[in-house]
Amino acid sequence: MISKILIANRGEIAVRIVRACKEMGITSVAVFSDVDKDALHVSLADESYCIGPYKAKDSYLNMGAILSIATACGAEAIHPGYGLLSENAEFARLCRECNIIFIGPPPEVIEKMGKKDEALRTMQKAGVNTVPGSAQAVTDINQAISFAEEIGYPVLLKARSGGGGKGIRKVDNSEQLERLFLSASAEAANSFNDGALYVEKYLFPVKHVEVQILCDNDNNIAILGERDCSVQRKNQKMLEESPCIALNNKTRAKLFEMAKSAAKAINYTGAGTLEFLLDGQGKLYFMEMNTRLQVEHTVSEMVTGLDLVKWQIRIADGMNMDFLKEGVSLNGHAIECRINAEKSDNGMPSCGKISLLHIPGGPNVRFDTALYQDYNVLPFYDSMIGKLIVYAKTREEAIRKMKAALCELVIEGIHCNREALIEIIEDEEFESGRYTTDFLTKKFKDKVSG
Ligand code: MV4
Repeated sequence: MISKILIANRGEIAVRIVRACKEMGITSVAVFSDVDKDALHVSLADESYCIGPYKAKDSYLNMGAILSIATACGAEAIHPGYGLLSENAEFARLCRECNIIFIGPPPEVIEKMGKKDEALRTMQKAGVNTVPGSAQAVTDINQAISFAEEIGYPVLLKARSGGGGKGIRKVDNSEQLERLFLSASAEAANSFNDGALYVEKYLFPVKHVEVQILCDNDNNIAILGERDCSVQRKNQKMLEESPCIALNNKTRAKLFEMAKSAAKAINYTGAGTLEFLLDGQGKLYFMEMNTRLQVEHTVSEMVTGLDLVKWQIRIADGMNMDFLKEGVSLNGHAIECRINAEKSDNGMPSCGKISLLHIPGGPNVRFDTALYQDYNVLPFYDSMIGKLIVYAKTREEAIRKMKAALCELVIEGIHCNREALIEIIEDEEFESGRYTTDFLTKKFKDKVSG
């Protein structure tokens, strides 16, 4: 029985997990870097321990410090949140060796899905349609050239151990290949300690649609709907919504079937996300899998009425999904906007003291954040400072609700991307639902990097 959980994260997701612990009667333990001593998750948690200086590698990525604290304070489990150590198979292994429950899938599954080429091969074996490509790592330029010729330009170079868009380059022709291969491989080596890439056909126009799954220890697989994540800028998601209105029931059923086959093929447990691309003919292509909770899990919570963090904890504690008797019901429409501390014109990170904070409210308006009045936003970590989520019966009403909530939101003392999000939510292409992955590239005239 899990009675104490150490949250190995910070910011809004750490606050989110502390809240779930409180509602479950579980003692929550926060860890923090010295510069985070005034952070909200520290004051909300039942216990808190400083684990090191501001650099993530010396604190939030410091596996030894985190495991020492977990052991010393008697935490039976660690929740990694997202990012940081959440998809670090070595950390999940160390937790196991320390007899501490890692709230997530087994290390072997994290490792398998973390090698994106192996993930693609695994899904192909499971009969899941994947993006056309090499589905195997390339480490030298000649391999890349032959795969690219075979696949046909334009192609995308992606980091084998990557995810979330780092190390991705779009290559339009053979002249560009060597230069982009070298820069993508260098970025991948720097970000993931693995410079290996793989090559994919660049599919366009497409929507980026992902499926939320929840799997328990009894091999039950719950499909918790899909999310449209096509509103991305420079490989960073800005807005997500559920359901994806471009899907008809037949295609949605196909998508859910593929997700179920994928989850079964890897004997998945816990919360996970399967990422697909949907082309203009309604064809689906598996792209990659995330073996962690995602930032945008919130929109799936709103349309299913399920608390995903609580279910992660229950499943890690050996419970099975009782709601499956009635089945999963998907209702209404949810939209999430990511609020980033950045200058709207150039996207540069912004930091400083929050001089005025007004959080929008009203029925089905949710703001997940670690901000508070007079909080000092630090320059050392991710620029996302909050997630504004709305829920309504229809998409039209959800869009109106999001616009009203964005207009009501006040964050003074730092720059944020509120105005850019209002522009998006008011855009008629967005409103039509017909937008695809080039929506923001066109809107903000960005150079497509991949
Ligand atoms: C793709 C793609 C088209 N074809 N892969 C993967 C990581 C994510 N951040 C973007 N990803 C994509 N992978 C193939 N083979 C389209 C996207 C994509 C995208 C690409 C450029 C600009 C915005 C985008 C938004 C969503 C998905």
